[in-house]
Amino acid sequence: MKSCLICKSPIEPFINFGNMPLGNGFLLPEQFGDEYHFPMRVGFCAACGMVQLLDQPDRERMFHENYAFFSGTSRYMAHHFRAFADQVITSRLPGKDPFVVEMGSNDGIMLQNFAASGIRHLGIEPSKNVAQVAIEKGITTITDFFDADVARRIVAEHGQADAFLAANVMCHIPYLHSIVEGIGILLKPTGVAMFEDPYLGDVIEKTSYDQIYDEHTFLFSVASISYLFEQYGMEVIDVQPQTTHGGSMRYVIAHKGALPVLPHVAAQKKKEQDIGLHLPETYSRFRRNCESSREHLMALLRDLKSRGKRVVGYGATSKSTTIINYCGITPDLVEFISDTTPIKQGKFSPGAHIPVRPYEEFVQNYPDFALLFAWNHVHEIMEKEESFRVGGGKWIVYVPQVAILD
Ligand code: DWN
Ligand code: SAH
Repeated sequence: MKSCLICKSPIEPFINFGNMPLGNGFLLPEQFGDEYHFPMRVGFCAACGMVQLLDQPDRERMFHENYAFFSGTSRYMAHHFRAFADQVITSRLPGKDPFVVEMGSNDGIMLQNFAASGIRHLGIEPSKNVAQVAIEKGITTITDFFDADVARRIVAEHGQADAFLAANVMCHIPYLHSIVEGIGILLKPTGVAMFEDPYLGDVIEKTSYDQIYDEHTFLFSVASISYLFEQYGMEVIDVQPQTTHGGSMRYVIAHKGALPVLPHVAAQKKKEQDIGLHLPETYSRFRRNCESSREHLMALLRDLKSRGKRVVGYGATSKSTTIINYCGITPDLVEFISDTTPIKQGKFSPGAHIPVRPYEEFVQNYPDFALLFAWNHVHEIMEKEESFRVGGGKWIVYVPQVAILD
């Protein structure tokens, strides 16, 4: 039996997705033969509330010099991170010569706002190719995996930080104890850690099971995050729900007793109890919902194929790797996946090997249906793709339900 990565209690899977490839493991035909897979099972720890993968690939397999995700591919996300940075700058950097550290800074989508304001900053980003984009923009970045040792090194070289930031990366890290210890070391006595990740409550409510893949070791709740940080003398002082990535939560953390705890932390914990995030049966229901979503999506795709319709995927997301391989979507059902990221184009999707083609091929020969794998960017994409719709093209979505959009 496996034990919880956070509190070490015994833990059982509530869903088994089978052997899965890497979410961002886009590959060439000569690599098909030795494609890596791992058993993707998810468990809920009834003792500390953490939802987690029971097995993880080694971090170097996922985060390296050919990492396929560049944060700057979404204009809306650039706007989101400008607003995030503005919030930090206006309310969390009171003293002279403040210092901001970001873990998982990728191509600099967040830190570019601090650099532009002349604020001392440091990005920690192990995937060399995306870190290089940030460095070329003039953003101070070290290519390493953050942990407690790296935190000690940063303090020795630069001093303690006013703010530690992380977006969509805390949930990626199985060795979270070392990260949280590092945050405690890094933060000034009145400094704050602010991080956001896909929120467990949204995933359960929307059956957005594609948020589960190799890189996403955890799905956090306010309850599980509070438990974790309390072990290191810190506490959650604020929570701010976000619409990004289909529903995320931003957590604000401080040393215990250093800053006031806002009342909606307790209110959100109460909401989590009301929707049953602490109950094992919630996760059994979630599993049944995943199975039913898979049946509906496959029935729809098979029906469209039998009627001779062309279906193309939109956005070769990491999330789509879970949908495609769990549902059994094959290249005869989805002709290709359109994506704007050069490093993904000309390759094939992990597992099912559906071709990934440049966005221009979508525009030049519109399909009858586009399967919206990048559903979390729906507003940005609908705005951009008005002429596909006007020309009679239809969108297929599967979150919160399988549907054809009118
Ligand atoms: O947590 C993570 C998030 C932040 O990013 C990482 N583990 C990996 C990655 O997850 P993802 O691949 O599911 O992220 P996105 O943002 O949903 O990916 C969108 C994909 O769609 C990118 O490959 C870019 C592409 N795209 C496009 O072709 N046209 C995106 C937009 C907005 C577009 O208009
Ligand atoms: N913050 C960006 C990128 C999220 S993708 C955004 O929200 O768009 C996750 C990123 O975290 C990747 O770039 C990956 O290389 C990085 N990462 C993974 N483990 C890390 C660690 N231990 N320390 C710092 N960055 C890490």
